[in-house]
Parts: sequence; C-alpha cells; structure tokens
Amino acid sequence: TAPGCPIDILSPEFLTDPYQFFPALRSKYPVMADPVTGGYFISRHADVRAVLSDNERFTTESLTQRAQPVMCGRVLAQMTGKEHTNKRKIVIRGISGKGLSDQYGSMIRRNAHELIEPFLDQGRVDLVEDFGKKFAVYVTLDLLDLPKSDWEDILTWHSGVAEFITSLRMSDEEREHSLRCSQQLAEYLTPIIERKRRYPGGDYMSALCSAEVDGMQMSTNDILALCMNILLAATEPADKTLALLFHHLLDRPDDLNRVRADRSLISAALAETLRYTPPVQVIPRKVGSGVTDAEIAGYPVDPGTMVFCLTGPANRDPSAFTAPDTFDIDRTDMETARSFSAAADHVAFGTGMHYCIGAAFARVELEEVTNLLLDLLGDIEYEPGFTYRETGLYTRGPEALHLRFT
Ligand code: 2IO
Repeated sequence: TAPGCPIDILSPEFLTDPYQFFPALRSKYPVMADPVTGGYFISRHADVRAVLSDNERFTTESLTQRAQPVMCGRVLAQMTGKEHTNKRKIVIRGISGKGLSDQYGSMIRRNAHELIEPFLDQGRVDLVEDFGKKFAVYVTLDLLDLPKSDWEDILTWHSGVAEFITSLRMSDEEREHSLRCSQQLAEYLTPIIERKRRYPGGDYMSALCSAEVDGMQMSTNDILALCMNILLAATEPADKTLALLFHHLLDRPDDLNRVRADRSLISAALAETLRYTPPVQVIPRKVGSGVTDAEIAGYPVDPGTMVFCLTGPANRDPSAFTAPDTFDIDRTDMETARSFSAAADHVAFGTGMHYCIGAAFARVELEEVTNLLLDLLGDIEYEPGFTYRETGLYTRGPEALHLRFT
C-alpha cells in the first residue's frame, strides 16, 4: 500500500510554503495516504492527468458531501452522461467562443476602472483587499445581471459557501456558518431567478433561466444550483490569480517592463502564473464504489477512497516541464494558445470531461484587467517594507499586495 503521511499537508509549515514540499511529494510520496481521512494526495503530473481523465474509476461523487449541501443542489462537476452534456452546453453558451472580449471587455474594463479610480491620486493600493476581491464580485454580478448594490452581502455569503467547499477539515460552528451563508444566498437569488424565468431579458442569467433541457425548462432549484456554481467558480479564483500574476511580475522587474511594453505577452504571463502558482490547488475525486481495479502509480486504491489531486506539484513536475521551478514567460514547453483550453499542458483548470468551463472567460477577464491596470498605474513597485504572504490550501493566493505607483 501507499506510504502514510510523512508530509503533513494540514501543518502550518505547509500552509506557509507548500512549494518547498513539492519535490519530496512527487519523488518520494507520489501517492500519499492521509491517515485521518483515509484519502490520498497525489502530486505527479502524469498521475493527476490520469486520474482526472478516468472519470469512470475516479468520480466526482464526493461533491455530494463536499459541495451540494451549500450549493442548494447539484453542480456541473457532479453530473455525468446526458444531464452533464446538456447543462454544460447551456452554461458554456455565453461564456466561451470567439467574441468574448467584444462581449464582456467593456464591462470588465468599466468595473476595473471604477474600482481603481479612488486610488489613482493616492498612488498606493492593496491589490487584494482594496481592489481584487471587489473586482471579482463586480464582474460576476454583471455577468449574472445582479445588482451591484448588494455586493458586500454577496461577498460575505460567497466566502462562507467557499469555505465549506475548500476546507479539508471544519468545526461544527464553521459548518453552521457556511450553511447559513448558503441559505441567505439562496434566499437572495431565488426571487431573482423566478422573475427572470417569467420576464427573461437579454442577459446571460435570463438565458440560463429560460433554457430548455430535452424540451423542458429546468426547475428553479436546478437553476439556483447552477447560479451558485457560476457565482462561486467565477469569483473565488479570480482575484487570487490577478494578485499572483502581479506578484510574479513585481518580483521580476524585467518581465514587468516587457509585459508593459508589449501587451501581447500578458497571455503568456497569465498562463505561466496558472502553471507556477495555480489558484485552485486541490481537485478532489473519489474512487467509484464498485471499482476494484483502480490504481495510481502502481498502488492499488480501494473503492470509495478520496483522491486529492494536487495541481501545484503536478504543474512543477520536471517530467512535464523544463526548469519547472522557474517562472518563465518565454517557456517553449507550454503553448499559450492551448493554455486556456482542454488541451492545456498545465492542470490548473483540471483536465478531462470536467475541465473548467470558465477558462475562456477567466482569460478575457484577467487580460482586460491587467491591461487596464498597467495603463493606469504606470511605474509599480511594492510598498517599502511590504512582506509577501500567501494563504489558503485549496484555493490559494496572496493575503495582500501593497503597491506604490507613480
Ligand atoms: C464549485 C474551487 C471555487 C467549480 C465546485 C464545487 C466545483 C468546481 C473547482 C472550481 C473552483 C472552486 N470546482 N469550480 O475547483 O465549479
């Protein structure tokens, strides 16, 4: 059987700097058993890809416990077969395809501009607390045609829901808090969904609300679950990715200058950010209950066990990328054009049938906001004395990013 847990993923050391443990995880403990949950952590690029590609053996059933209680129903990642194909098609319509930047570019820029404006005179901003979090919510709200005035409540409820999904261990109080947040978000969204079903507008959420599956409208509850799914998935990783991108560029002034002078490099810098520091570090799977022949890297894994795919170490696997611990926007072993599609070399968006449905939208959102910030902020540097810290085990990003600019 696979070795026990010589590296404590839930330790404060791992939370502070998980990257230092990646080489040992991959080389010594590629399938590491967690004695507490009975699950496995896997870290090699090939193994993560193999698990995520084999949805027959490695199912998303665990989301019944890990997500459904706070999502008010089943999310896309849980679905299989016809239901999955149909609903994925409905959700992806409007957030993919060629015209995305024409469709959403001005909305994204407007939000970014409005939110950075108050800081332009001050010459300083915390890109996470002052800007990023609010920006991520604003863009999601506009995408779903929800009123911005409620953004603070929505961010609070969203955070409670996200904590439930992204915690590997939770106290009873924390669970209760998340469930209350979920209920409040549901109570907020339900009347809006009902209104949009009756009087659909031209917006994305109206299209969702009136979409038909096999000639039948979805129930309010099915729509609610999809909206919660989109709200969470669009908001939670967006500000983290933005802050991670700026962190990498600020650490490498040459790269920052090159990207500022040649904006076509933003895509490569963004793709490399997703590889180097994926904002979603864990993708859970569960060995199907009737599956007796599942194995990972030669270790047999029992039916019903959890498998936590670690995107961080997989994305730095030397058998997949050369000089994997170097942030390199000129990388030739990763094709930028592919990096936001299911053919991506990195696994930040997963792979296989549940490959991130929002990858193309995320690309447009982050390219637009990066472009605008580079225009408006001019010369950027860290606030003197600023100490960089990341937080989060499941979704991970900078705690703060205090910038000074002229
Ligand atoms: C919402 C971790 C924010 C998703 C999830 C239960 C399903 C799925 C993900 C991403 C990002 C979240 N999982 N988005 O990892 O929809």
